[in-house]
Amino acid sequence: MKLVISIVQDVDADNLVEEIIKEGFRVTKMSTTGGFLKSGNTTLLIGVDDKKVDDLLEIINENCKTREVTKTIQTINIPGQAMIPVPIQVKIGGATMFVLDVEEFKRY
Ligand code: 2BA
Repeated sequence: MKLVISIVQDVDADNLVEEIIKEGFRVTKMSTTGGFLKSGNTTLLIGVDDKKVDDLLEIINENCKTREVTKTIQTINIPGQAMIPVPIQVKIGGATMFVLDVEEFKRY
């Protein structure tokens, strides 16, 4: 068994969870915050049979889109130590995934 941890954008999360459940997987949805953008994203925990991992990754791939956002970063102007806001474009991936081996799985 594997545990797939998938970090996706909030806008894709509800549709994705519906598709995952429709295809017979079980999923836990958590509200999380990206460290870089400091804005909300969604982390899904999905326990899955080894043979089904590719099917699951395909569903995630089909339901998540890459998007660009503008983030304003504050740079320091050393002489006056004033903070200067600089907008930068950031491409957020459709999904970031970790696939872990599960040592033991129990349900009571
Ligand atoms: P955030 O940390 O808010 O990052 C959002 C996007 O900002 C990233 O998209 C990436 O394009 C960019 N980014 C992140 N750190 C950066 C940096 N130090 N310099 C320049 N650009 C940077 P994704 O890579 O698609 O990541 C989306 C979200 O997935 C991340 O949100 C974070 O919550 C999670 N994530 C990505 N890689 C991770 C990892 N190795 N470990 C844990 N969480 C990760």
